[in-house]
Amino acid sequence: MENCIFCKIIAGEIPSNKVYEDEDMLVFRDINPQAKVHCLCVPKSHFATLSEMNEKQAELVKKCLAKIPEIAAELGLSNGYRLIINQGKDAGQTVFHLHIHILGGQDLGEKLI
Ligand code: DGP
Repeated sequence: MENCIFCKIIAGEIPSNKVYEDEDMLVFRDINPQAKVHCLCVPKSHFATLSEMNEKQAELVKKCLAKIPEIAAELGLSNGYRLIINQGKDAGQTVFHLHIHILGGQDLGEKLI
């Protein structure tokens, strides 16, 4: 997708600090970390939000969720972690290519779920 920053990262046109990659997903460090460990898990297929997701893309999200515990273990998040998917303006979504935030490496507290 033209002008999508995450598509450009996936294509290697913009550098990123990669944590994991396979044919369906890319996981890289967030440029503006909100926790000691803050990564983004991005399905390689472009779609902006869950409401735009087709069945094939839903399978990719399922694959991402199934893979995240393994990636979290490699990141040393043995005490737990938080996953966030921001959807739309009220959630503060700024990049309109679906992504799952993986936050951890510290006590995240009980606020915001
Ligand atoms: P969201 O608010 O859920 O749309 O979060 C988008 C996140 O993407 C935000 O935490 C910052 C991150 N981000 C934006 N541009 C880049 C980039 O060029 N590289 C990396 N690594 N992260 C980015």
